[in-house]
Amino acid sequence: MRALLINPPYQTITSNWGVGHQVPLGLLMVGGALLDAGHEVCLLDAEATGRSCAQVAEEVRRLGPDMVMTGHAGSTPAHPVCMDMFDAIRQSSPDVLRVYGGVFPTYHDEQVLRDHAAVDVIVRGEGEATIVALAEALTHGSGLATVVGTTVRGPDGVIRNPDRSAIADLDAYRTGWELIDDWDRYQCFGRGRAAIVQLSRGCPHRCTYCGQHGFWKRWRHRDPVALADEVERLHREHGVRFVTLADENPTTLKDVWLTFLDEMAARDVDVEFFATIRATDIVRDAGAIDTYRRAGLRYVLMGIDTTDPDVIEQIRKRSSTKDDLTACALLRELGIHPIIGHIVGLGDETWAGLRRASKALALYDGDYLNAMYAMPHSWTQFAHEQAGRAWVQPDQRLWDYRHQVLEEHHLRPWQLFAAVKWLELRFHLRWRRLRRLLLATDPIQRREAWWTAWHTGLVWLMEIVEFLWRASSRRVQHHL
Ligand code: B12
Ligand code: SF4
Repeated sequence: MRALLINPPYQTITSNWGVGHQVPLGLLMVGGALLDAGHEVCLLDAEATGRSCAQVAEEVRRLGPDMVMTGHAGSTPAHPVCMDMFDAIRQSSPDVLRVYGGVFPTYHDEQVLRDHAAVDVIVRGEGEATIVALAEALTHGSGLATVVGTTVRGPDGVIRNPDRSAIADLDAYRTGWELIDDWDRYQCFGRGRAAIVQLSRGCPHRCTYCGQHGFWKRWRHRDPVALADEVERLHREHGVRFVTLADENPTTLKDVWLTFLDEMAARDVDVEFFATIRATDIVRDAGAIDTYRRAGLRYVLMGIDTTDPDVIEQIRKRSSTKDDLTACALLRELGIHPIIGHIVGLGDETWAGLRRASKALALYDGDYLNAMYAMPHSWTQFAHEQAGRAWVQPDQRLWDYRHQVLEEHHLRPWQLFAAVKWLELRFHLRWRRLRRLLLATDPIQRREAWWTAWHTGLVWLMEIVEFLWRASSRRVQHHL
């Protein structure tokens, strides 16, 4: 079976002007499983190479695979682009099998197959075992109608095959790193070549606005020593110097997490890490917190989400303002950059509430603020709770946490946008933060800090340009 994996041409301000393009980990993991099962696999990264849908279709025609496969980490906003791309491929290569996977298609499988003739198969949930079973079924001509974990089109309509159970041993599969033909395309935080890896899948928590715990079914982890070996290999063989942990909750089991960090600390590899970690777990690890820095952890995103204790309760964050403050202080003492994830729109926003949030966020004294808008993804409890709330943004391309979707009662969209930009500006221009930036003595750290400040600023500015551009195009359309 000749399979072509395509990272779709979905472009974002955050990647193009901010952190940089990242390896398409989901596709590489699916690709690794196919390679080990003896199939021929190629990767076409249309996002990082800036190809259009027409150019992708032309490339597919030239390569002539049996099966093309796509999926994207930003699975909801990338969905319309994936569909445009499959439409173009269908026109130029009508016989190639088109397979679609990832979070959004998993939860909208039947609707996607009904609405888009260009999609043949949807792989639901984690893809490794299912894609191998699908390729086997195609190779042996046994038909698609029985492949567990897929949704397919049958003669009498859509067929939803049974769910596949979660992979029990994550180390049984490997990432197809050899599919990357140019490592220089993937860079992060100005540190040079970058990769993404997973120590674990899933999350034991149940925050109402997040659906990731349901997607992976249960929390599982890889062998932490094997992962450290893999990171070391990526560094020595491909010159990778920055690694993002894609885990929802890598710290779930303290001994597994600290074993991974100890292993990294014991190896002489110049690799820094980004990870998303709950404040409560950082506080739990206070006694061993030095290992975080020795292992190379450099940026930690904490989903502080809201500074309002009532909303913390309402979204079931199971955290507290006290833990959040302690966690930020612990990280900062070690020179690890706390990035504060803050969500607007979980409750009803008001000017007074946003002013309070701005003051409270400043108290955490984090280094970066990632302000996001609440998204009513259909597979979350939050979406059901907010069912009565109108949408101000029906365009799915903008359901990316960087654009407002849910209506606010007290603020019009331009007011909320202005408030969020003000929140970001005020946070990043705080004197304590600026002093750290200006007084950094280590030349490498200073260069990184300025790189990040510059790119954060560019994203901030480009989002304003984009907002104004959209507003003026809407006005022009209205007049026409
Ligand atoms: C790492 C990460 C990033 C990185 C790298 C993304 C990348 N290029 O890979 C960065 C920081 C760049 C990033 C950016 C964005 N991200 Co992001 N990101 C993540 C994160 C932390 C992990 C994603 C990941 O790699 N998971 C591990 C892989 C293995 O899982 P996977 O991709 O789902 O793949 C598996 C299955 O889904 C399936 N599968 C997937 N694709 C396919 C395809 C086929 C054919 C098959 C068969 C199977 C299959 O098989 C895979 C293996 O089992 C998640 C949060 C989380 N912890 O889940 C958010 C997350 C995925 N990101 C999200 C979003 C919205 C974005 C942005 C759009 C935000 C923005 N506005 O800029 C951008 C998109 C930019 C871009 N060009 O990628 C949302 C997506 C929400 C949704 N479901 O729609 C998430 C869930 C975070 C959240 N807040 O909820 N992200
Ligand atoms: S937001 Fe984070 S902690 Fe909460 S359920 Fe999702 S992944 Fe887990």
